[in-house]
Amino acid sequence: MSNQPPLKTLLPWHESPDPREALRQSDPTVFDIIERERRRQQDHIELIASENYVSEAVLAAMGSVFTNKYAEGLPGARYYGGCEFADQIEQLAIDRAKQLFGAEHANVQPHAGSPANEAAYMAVLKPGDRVLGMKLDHGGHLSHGARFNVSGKTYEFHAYGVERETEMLNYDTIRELALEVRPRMILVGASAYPRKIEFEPLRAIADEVDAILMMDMAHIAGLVAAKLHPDPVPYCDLVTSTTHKTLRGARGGLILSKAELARKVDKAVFPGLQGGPLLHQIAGKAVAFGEALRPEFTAYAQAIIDNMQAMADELKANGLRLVSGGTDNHLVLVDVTPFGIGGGVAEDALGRAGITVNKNLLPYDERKPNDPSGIRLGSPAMTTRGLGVEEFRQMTRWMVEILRAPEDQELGRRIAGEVKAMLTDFPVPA
Ligand code: DSN
Repeated sequence: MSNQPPLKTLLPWHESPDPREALRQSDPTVFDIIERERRRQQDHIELIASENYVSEAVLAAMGSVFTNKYAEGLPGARYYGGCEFADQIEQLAIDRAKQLFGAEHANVQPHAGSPANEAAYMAVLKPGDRVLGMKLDHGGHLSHGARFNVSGKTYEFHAYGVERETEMLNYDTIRELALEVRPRMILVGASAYPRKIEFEPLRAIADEVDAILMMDMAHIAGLVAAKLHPDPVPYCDLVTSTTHKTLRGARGGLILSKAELARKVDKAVFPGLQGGPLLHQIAGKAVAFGEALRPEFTAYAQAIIDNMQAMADELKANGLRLVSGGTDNHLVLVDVTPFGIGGGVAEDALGRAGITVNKNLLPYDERKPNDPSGIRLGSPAMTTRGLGVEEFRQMTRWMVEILRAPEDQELGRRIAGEVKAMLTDFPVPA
């Protein structure tokens, strides 16, 4: 007979098969904070362009026993025992990612988008190599060479932006810069660019200057998967992404590449940058890739675009200026200065009315990042909850009312009540 005390006295243990009930009994403080976040998500309109809601299936996979497992290495070549199911889940995620995007190689281990970018750079660049990427204040991302980010400290980044007149990319200008800079890599992709990106001209520029072409498709991965945005995969040597934005999956990162870069990519992720993969997240990615492979995902992605189009039309009809005059994708950048306010005031006032957005610099903005001229709005999350064009028009009308009178507390309270009432018909998956 063992002298060990029974397990139940060593580890908080509950008979309930319901994980939420187990958490409630074991740690009511954490349970309570999570419940309040659940309530916030239910009662607020979520228009942050990079956010979404995962399905209950993805949530269940992320909260699974795979969180207990170490599996450094790759399927079939691990540094730990007991990896037979870890191998299965990771291989499934890899196979589904390759199928979804028609990619020759996929690495599903990056913990998030920035590490995915970092590993992709490490796979093909040496410190000090020149990279041509998009300006942060024109919609690029901090991992695309911001001077305070490791990318900017490690490589010599040069930047292209959008044209002042059109507020869109101009491939002739990018070509001229590429000929001048002679970068080892041309990096495309953005966090705040409302227009399509064309890969054929970019491939031609990369070939002309003998550069690697890399696309960070984090924001638009779901639209790419649904074939509703030009496809970077055939044209780019490397494609990185997050898995939780328009793709609607578990929070995490992804790298796709040509077959000849497979080994370099895998070695850069592990052991180059990361240790053990987060298998519970990889399980969640596998489920999400499976969801995105279903025909209904195309309808979802089309609804993201249709809803954003409706919101853009309504914003313009109410006198607001949109960067580039509109949108082709899931987001708009709205200049709120015609209403005599900045993005900071707009974000706060909308927040009080139950509408969550983020303030955003606009291209060539003369205001400061903490109170820029704009806000960024995105449709993926509310489209997931089932809202359609009519609801997007209604949400826009509420936003316009608030932006016209941001100090009116009574108006904010009234609209917050109307928001909450509307959202009872559109539950958050949980
Ligand atoms: N922070 C994300 C966004 O909001 O666009 C990008 O990583």
